[in-house]
Amino acid sequence: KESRKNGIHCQVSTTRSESIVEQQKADGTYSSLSQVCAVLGSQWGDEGKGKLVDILAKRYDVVARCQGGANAGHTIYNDEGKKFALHVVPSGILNDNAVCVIGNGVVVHVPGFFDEIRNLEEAGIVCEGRLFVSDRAHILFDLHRSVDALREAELAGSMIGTTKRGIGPCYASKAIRNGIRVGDLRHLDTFKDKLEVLLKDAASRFSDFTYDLDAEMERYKVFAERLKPYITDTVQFINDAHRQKKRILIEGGQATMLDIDFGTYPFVTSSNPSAGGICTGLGIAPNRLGDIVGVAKAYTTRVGAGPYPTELFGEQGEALRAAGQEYGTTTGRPRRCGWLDIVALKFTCDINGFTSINLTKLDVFSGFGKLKLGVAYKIPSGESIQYFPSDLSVLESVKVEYEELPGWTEDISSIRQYKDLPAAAQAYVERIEELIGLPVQFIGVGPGREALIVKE
Ligand code: 2SA
Ligand code: GDP
Ligand code: MG
Repeated sequence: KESRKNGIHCQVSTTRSESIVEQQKADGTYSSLSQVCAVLGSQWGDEGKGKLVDILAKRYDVVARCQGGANAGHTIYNDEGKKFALHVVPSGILNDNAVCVIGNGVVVHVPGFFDEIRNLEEAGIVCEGRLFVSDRAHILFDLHRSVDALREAELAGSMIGTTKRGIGPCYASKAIRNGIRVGDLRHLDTFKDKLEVLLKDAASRFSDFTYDLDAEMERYKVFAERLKPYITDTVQFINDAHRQKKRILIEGGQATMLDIDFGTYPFVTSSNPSAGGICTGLGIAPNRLGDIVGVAKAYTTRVGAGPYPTELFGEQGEALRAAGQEYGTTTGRPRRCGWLDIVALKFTCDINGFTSINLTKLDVFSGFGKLKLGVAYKIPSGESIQYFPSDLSVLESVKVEYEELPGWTEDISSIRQYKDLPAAAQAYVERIEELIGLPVQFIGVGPGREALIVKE
C-alpha cells in the first residue's frame, strides 16, 4: 500500500522493522539512514550483521562487501522462513531490487562463489546481472587454503584458530605482490605464469605442499568463462552509482576486535573489518560515508583463540551457547560465550565512529537470571582502566569489573515495540546507551526479519 503525504512518500509496511527504512522523502532521500550506510561488527564477529543488512537492503540500491572472504558467514531467512548461509555473496542478494558488489578488498574463492550462486539460484534467486565482482579483488586459490592449514599445524599449541578458508595466506600473497586478481582472468596467456610463481612459492616453503599446475590451469580456464558476466570495475561502478544518488549499503564481515590493526593481534583476521576497510575495500571516499551502524550482541561471542576478558566458563557459558545457538555459520565451531564487554565496545565505537547500535539477541537473555556488564578492567598494578589495552599480556591478566543488572523471565521474541519490553530489558538497553554514549537504534529479538524493534 502506498500513499503520498506532505511530500513524503510512505509505503505502509506490515512490520515496524520495515517502516524504519521506508520513509522516503520527495527528493529521493530517506529520513532514517543515509545514502551511504555501513553495518559493521563491533565485537568478535557473528553479531547478526547479515540480518540487519538483509532488512535494510530493501531500501538500498547497492549492497557491497569490502573485506574478508568466505571466512564470513551470515545467516539470514527469507519471508518464507528459508534459511540461507552466505559467505562471500552480500546478504542483500535476497532482495530482488538490490545490486550486490564484492569489492576490491575481498578475497574470492571462485569455486566457493559458484557454490553459493548455485544454492541461491536453486531457491529461485537470480544472481547474474545483479551481482558484480571487482576485477581488483584477489583470487583465493585452493593453495591458500592448504597453506592456511599447514601454517596452523606448524603453530601447534598456539594456533590462531582460523576458519582455514585461506584468508591470511591470500592477503599475504596480495601484500607480497605475487597475488593474482580477478581481472587477471581476462588474460589467460599470462595467468599460467603467475599461477606457477604462486604455486612454486608455496611449495618452496612447505615440503608437504604438492600441486598440479596444468590441472589447476584447466579449472581456471573454465572459471574465467563462467566468471565473465560478473567481473566489473566496481570502483567506477560504485562511484557512478553514488553520483546518480543511488543508495549504497556496506556489509561488514568479521568485526573490529578481529581487525588486523585494532584487534587482539595476532589472534585476528587479515583484513580491516573496521570503517577504514570500507574506503580501501570499495574505493568509497571517507567523506561520503554517512551512518555507520555498529552491530553488538547483547552478550559477546568469539570463535578461535585469543584473549577474551568477559568469557564465561562452565555452566553459564554452556547455557549461553545453548540459548543463543552459538555455533559458527562457516565451520560449525562452538563459539566461546561471555558477558557484554563495554570496554571493548567503547573502543570499537571510537575507531568506527558508529552513529548508532543494533543490539542483537536480547531475546536470548529471557529467563537467564541476573545479567552482567563488564564496565572496566583492573590491571595487575591495581589500577582500574576503561580503555582496551594493546598489550596482549596485559589483556590476558585483567580482572573485569562488572555491573550487575536484574534479568527478566518473559519471552520477548514477539515484542515489536520498545515500550512493551519488560522494564528490566529496557533498563539493560538504556544502561548500555549510557555507558557507550550512543543510541541503541535497533534491537534484535529473534533471528527472523520481523524480529526487530526500532527504538525511537
Ligand atoms: P581467518 O580465517 O584467518 O579469518 O581467522 C582469523 C581469526 O578470525 C576469526 N574469524 C571469525 N570469527 C567469527 N566468525 C567468523 N566467521 C564465521 C561465521 C565463523 C565460523 O561468520 O560464523 O563459521 O567458524 C570469523 N571469520 C574469521 C577466526 O575465528 C580467527 O580467530
Ligand atoms: P553475522 O556474521 O554477524 O551476520 O552473524 P551470523 O549470521 O554468523 O550469526 C548470528 C546468528 O544469530 C544467526 O544465526 C542469526 O540468525 C541469529 N540472529 C541474528 N539476530 C538475532 C536476534 O536478535 N535474536 C536471535 N535469537 N538470533 C539472532
Ligand atoms: Mg558470522
